[in-house]
Amino acid sequence: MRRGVFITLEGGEGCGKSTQARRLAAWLGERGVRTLPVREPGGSPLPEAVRSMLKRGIDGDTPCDRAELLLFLAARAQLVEKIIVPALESGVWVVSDRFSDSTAAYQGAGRGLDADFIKAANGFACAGLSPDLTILLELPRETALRRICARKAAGGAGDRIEDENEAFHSRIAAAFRAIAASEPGRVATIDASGTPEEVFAAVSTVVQKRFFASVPGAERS
Ligand code: Z5A
Repeated sequence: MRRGVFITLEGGEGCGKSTQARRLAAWLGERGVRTLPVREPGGSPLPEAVRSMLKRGIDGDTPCDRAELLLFLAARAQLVEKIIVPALESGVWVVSDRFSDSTAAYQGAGRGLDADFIKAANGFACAGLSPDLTILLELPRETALRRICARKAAGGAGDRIEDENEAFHSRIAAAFRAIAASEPGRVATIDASGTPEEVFAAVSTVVQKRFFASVPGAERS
């Protein structure tokens, strides 16, 4: 039986998901909510190993599009079964930096793989689990690129998906917008162009309203 709440953050690269996921987990902790932050792909040794294959390949051997899809799904299946579901069942809230919407956007819209297959395969990998709330961070591509360049200049490493062309990244942005439009009850879109503090004010307002507002002043643990 599921008792915790599952929140995902989505959006294009450099939109601030990791920054906001960290803040959200800390903010929930301050409210007495036991919270587990995870990232996708990753979150435990096996999916972290898959992450490194996906981002850089092995000895110059990079995954083809179909292998890429299956590797993302394998990493997700492991994370869901071994980490996320047990956490939710024990009452822990899980905040995930990316989840299944990323696969629909990147491997579906980005790579052009079959959307119906991806939907079914995502359902299989997640064993039916879907987020209670998804926060979609929207940022103009130029601003995201400025942030990514600044991070690279400070020594951060790039990866082969990040290095795809602009048409690829604009298909992804459009796909995320379409997902938000089709599931307004689950997905809240937030303008990510402000300072980290401004963006977090919007993120925490959504979470506050959604999960803490039913009894004024009451907090959930
Ligand atoms: N992928 C996929 O294809 N299919 C899937 O199913 C899944 C993923 C799950 C994971 O890479 C890649 O896998 C990703 C999608 C694909 N590839 N791409 N492109 P990742 O986890 O390494 O990277 P990412 O998810 O794309 O995120 P990111 O590039 O690390 O960015 P972010 O998490 O959204 O942003 P951030 O790290 O919080 O911030 C980026 C920089 O901006 C950083 O230097 C911050 O200090 C700065 N920042 C953050 N917020 C602000 C504000 N508000 N103002 C100014 N500067 C800011």
